Amino acid sequence: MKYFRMPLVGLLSATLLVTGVQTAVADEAAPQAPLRTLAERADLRIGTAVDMAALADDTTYRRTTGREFNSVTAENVMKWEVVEPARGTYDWSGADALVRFARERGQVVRGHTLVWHSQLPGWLTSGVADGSIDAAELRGILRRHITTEVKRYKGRIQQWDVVNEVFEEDGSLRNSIWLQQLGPSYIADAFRWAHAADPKAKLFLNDYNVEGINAKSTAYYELAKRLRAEGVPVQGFGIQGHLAIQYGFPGDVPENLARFARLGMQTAFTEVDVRMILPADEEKLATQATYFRGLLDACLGTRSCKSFTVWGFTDKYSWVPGVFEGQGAATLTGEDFGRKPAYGAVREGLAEGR
Ligand code: 9MR
Repeated sequence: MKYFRMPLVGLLSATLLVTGVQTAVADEAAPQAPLRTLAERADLRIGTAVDMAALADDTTYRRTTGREFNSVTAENVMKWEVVEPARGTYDWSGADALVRFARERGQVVRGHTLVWHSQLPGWLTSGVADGSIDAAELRGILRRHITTEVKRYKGRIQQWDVVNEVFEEDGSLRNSIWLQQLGPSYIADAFRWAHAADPKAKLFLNDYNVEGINAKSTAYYELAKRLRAEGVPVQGFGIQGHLAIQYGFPGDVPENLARFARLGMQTAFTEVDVRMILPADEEKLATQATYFRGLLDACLGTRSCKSFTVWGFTDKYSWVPGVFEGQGAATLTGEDFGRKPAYGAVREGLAEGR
């Protein structure tokens, strides 16, 4: 077991110097090292979104989540509609279970997500729609939500996605309930409230289609620059990384990470998956592997990119087929947990390190 603590290159060359028997052991052992072991050597958190129903019911899923990853994100159970289904009535059972699971396995947790336009509780959206909740009250409700949730997990969440998906593709602010009711200052408020509740958690902006340099990622860059100049506690930029091979690999990913690093911010890939038009074939899976590797390499090439999370690791529970008709096969392993070329590509990338 002590072999796993050595750098891979050192491990192989060291064993080649000794007996043939040990070489054989090392050659077998090295490919078996789980992703998290390789990631630790590369000073990276390798994470997955976790489906809590699967975690409870599926032993292979549960074992793999614990073995391969050293970071977890709740796919749904930390979202507002889940944690406060009726006003003032909280359900932390799923979130607590995930935080416990992570603690038992030495994993960190990414908190996802505090302010979003989606998966809001019905009492909140209908209250705003029928006018029974006005803007001043809504602001208080948002503040209470952020404070309550962040405090509950104080010291146990490494990174929080404070605001999620607040820009449109053209770089204008999304016309959400938050923008409509509270104006653009809700973003700074959310970060200040989250920071007050857990000063040590790293606080992130998070969105999709912001891998490369484009209007949307530039809007984030400008927002982050302005907020930080104003002293608002924004420490990270989360790039979801929901890619599709039929649209091509985004350009300028390293340059995009670098400009956030120059602002003094962390970056993270937070929800990586790479879908394709079904059926999958060898060529598509090979392309998919290069996409995973491309994002991972961009992260490994940027010191301030410290976590890389996939949005589920098995096609068995992936959100993709339910949303994009005729598409899927987006994760590292198949429905039977069989490893795809993408798994090998991620493993190789981690083994090569930074
Ligand atoms: O994977 C999540 C799926 O189970 C939910 O039904 C869906 C609800 O909108 O949210 C999915 O996760 C999303 C994440 O929270 C934010 N970025 C996009 C993800 C995929 O839709």
